[in-house]
Amino acid sequence: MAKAATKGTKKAGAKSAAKAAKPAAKAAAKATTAAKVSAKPAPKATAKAAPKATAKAAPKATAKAAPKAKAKPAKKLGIKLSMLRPSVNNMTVRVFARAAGLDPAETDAWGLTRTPEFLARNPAHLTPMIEDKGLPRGVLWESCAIMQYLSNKHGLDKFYPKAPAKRAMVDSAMFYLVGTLYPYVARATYPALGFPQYAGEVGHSDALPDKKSEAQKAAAAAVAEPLEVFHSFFRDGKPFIGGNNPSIADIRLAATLEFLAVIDYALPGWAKDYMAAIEKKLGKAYAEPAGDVRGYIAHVKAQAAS
Ligand SMILES: N[C@@H](CCC(=O)N[C@@H](CS)C(=O)NCC(=O)O)C(=O)O
Repeated sequence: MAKAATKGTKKAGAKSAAKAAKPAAKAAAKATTAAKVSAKPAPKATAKAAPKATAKAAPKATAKAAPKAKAKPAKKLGIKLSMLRPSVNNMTVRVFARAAGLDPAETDAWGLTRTPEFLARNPAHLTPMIEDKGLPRGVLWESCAIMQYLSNKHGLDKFYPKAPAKRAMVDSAMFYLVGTLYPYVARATYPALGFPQYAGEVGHSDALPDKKSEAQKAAAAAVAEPLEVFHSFFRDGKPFIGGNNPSIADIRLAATLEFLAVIDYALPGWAKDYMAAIEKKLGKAYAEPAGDVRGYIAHVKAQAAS
């Protein structure tokens, strides 16, 4: 998601499905309401419906992907991560942290991002946000900056290469994603996700529904070009932007593409294979946070169909 109301969140596996379904469902309900920005409590109907939809969807998504993941020793580093489960911006950092074995303590920030306490620490009210010793202001937001910082701090060259030229490509891919691809994805999917739209855009305006729908379709159509750039330029025949292993730019891209399922966007074959390859490589580290996003999407789709 992007800026705006406490954008929602969600879900997770068999035994753990039950565990995850609860918070996921909670967040689903919350996210639905989020469209109108913070504070409003989720409508009862939504709150009730959510657990069902989520609980159903979660095991599928998770079970499918699950884990050939190699267990990595968790390092207790004292990192705290405030996050929203249905958000792909948050999914990005949640996947990265798991894949890197950083084991941050996650706090669901749903409904809290605009509280005085949160704003005092993070006036941008955005998640993902980490708290880590040594940060000049105590906190850090922006998914890519968080991954860069943690990679630098913990020497995670596998995800963020040190060599300037290789690193520049990862940086370029991430900036291109956040500045160009993501806004199209957001405009195309947020209406269906029930997330707040950006001020100044058609989706946020008083335009009639047909105009909003036109804008949404135009954004969806615009996704194809930058998407192809990731394939032809950044991957350039390699399995991942990072080469043989997913880099932080790959995690950012794969997570972003998850949202397109809400509009049944027809991903090109390479993108489907690419996402599957990342999920296979990262196993549970990817599947678990992806399960939350997928569960939320299943929930909103079920609601739209009913
Ligand atoms: N570019 C940022 C976007 C972060 C963002 O939009 N976060 C949303 C959730 S997707 C949020 O926390 N919104 C809560 C709020 O605005 O109150 C990133 O990649 O981290």
